[in-house]
Amino acid sequence: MNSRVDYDLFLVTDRHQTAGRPLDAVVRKALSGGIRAVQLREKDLPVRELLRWAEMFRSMTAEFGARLLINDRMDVCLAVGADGVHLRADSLPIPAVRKILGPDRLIGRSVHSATEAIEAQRAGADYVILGPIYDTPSKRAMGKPLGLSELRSAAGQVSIPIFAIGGIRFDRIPELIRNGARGVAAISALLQAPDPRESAERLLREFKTERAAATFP
Ligand code: TZP
Repeated sequence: MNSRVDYDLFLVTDRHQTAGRPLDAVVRKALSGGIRAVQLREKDLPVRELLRWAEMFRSMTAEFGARLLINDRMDVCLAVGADGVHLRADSLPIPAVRKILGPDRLIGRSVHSATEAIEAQRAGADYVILGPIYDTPSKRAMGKPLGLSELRSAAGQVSIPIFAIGGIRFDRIPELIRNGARGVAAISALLQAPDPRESAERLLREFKTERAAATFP
């Protein structure tokens, strides 16, 4: 396993989904609840504004010893000293990004099937985010969610960590782990939570409990 992927829970940002609160304040609360990886994904921002958010989140995540991944933009990643990039299907190919970022930064990839997960691993991804696993409002246009069977299929065929995304809730963590998820990536479960700190703690507690149950059946 890639030891640099040392977290169970990704907070994926969307400043439009914070229930009217400032994104930085919500993310800080989630970090104080134990989140150790943030993916900056403000896709609609002009690059200079994105850079300002990235600088701010770099210092905030560093304060908590958390990883910062930048969606798509490796130039922004390098400029702020982020831990890596998270690539989409239409981003630059992984081998090209690896050449630019070097061996030490994390490269993740969004995938929508087991086949894509295999391809991402072959191309050199450090981890994949697979989804949407469950129904989630922002992805309804993509059609039916993948479900746990696709997760199981991907987990049976790749060795890099798989993070499940789409409709993540604390009560779903046990079945996601049992079906091969190394971790989860969440937007609304953290950003829309009335208390993002409590929500982070609760999600992370589910990981601990489920893993303990797996170790001592
Ligand atoms: N990719 C697949 S599902 C999704 C993304 C970005 C949205 C996840 O949002 P939520 O609120 O955690 O279901």
